[in-house]
Amino acid sequence: MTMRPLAAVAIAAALSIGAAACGGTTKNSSSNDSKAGAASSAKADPNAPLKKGLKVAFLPKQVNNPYETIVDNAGIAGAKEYGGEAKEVGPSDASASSQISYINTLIQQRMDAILIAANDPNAVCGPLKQAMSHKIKVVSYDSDASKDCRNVFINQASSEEIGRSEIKVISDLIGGKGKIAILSATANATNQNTWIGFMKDELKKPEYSGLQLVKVAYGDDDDQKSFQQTQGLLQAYPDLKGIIAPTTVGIAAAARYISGSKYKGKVAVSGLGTPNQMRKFVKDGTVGKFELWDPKNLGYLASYAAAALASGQITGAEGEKFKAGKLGERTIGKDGEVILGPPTVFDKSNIDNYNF
Ligand code: RAM
Repeated sequence: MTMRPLAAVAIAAALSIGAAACGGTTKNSSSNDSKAGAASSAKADPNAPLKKGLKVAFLPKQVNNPYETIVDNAGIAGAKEYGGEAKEVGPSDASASSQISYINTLIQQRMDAILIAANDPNAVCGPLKQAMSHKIKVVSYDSDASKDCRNVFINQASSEEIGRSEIKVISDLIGGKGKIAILSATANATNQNTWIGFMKDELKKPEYSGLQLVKVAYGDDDDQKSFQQTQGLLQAYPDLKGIIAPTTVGIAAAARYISGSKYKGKVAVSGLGTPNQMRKFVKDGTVGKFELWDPKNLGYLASYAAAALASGQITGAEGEKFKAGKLGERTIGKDGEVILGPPTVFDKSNIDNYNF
């Protein structure tokens, strides 16, 4: 297979050195911060009303990703319902270093809550802890930050179910036999890496012994790079049978490349995409089926969680409940995680029923 595990270890080591160095600069503010995250020492008051005028900021992986735009706009609309002032700020590339300067600015702007889709679980940790030490609530959504750097994580669906089901879908599409590759987002993205971990585990099952994962490629959630990476995969493995792209940017680029190439009809593309971006590729047969949750509900749920935290209704501890507007009551699970719900599988039979 690939050199990924080694590279990942090297990156993790480098990051922990960085985090330690960073810790030195934040020492003064971190004394009452050690319990930040799900285990916040404050007491929850489930009957506290949602505060009016809460200042809430969404910091997505990157701003020019149609998926993130849908999520954040729905979160901003949710904030209007509870009388908050919400905005979206963020980088145009999905990098953690660019997210850090946005976090620092949001701290200066005295936000009540920061919502972040982390480009790296550790690299944003120091600044997020700083935010929490300034009584700013931190919600990770879509892509988690390390547990001690946020109060809750709003997960789109069970990470395990997403990962395992992606293998089942590609296996169905290629008849359980042949080489497959994964076209991911960025190498440090928490969500994709978690899903890929479960995909690899699923591949160990006897029913998938006919599948061979030959490569995990990274398109960085950049359309052009994802397109080129797909091209590169086919150059390196001309007998590839399937590509799983667990990113809306990646799957759209992979499908576009395959659908316009001699591999159309020979290489199946699947993964996670938006129905509007994938419709033509489902109709032309390049993508048999793919999955996604409702991105609007993800942003809306995250927005209400931020308001509940900032109003003292919840602290992020397991078992606490809050009301998420039209989505109803939600309960915080283990490790401060709230799961939106199971994803939908889209194919020719239902794709025209969806418009996002
Ligand atoms: C991309 C991003 C996002 C992911 C979706 C499925 O838009 O990588 O984080 O959740 O794909």
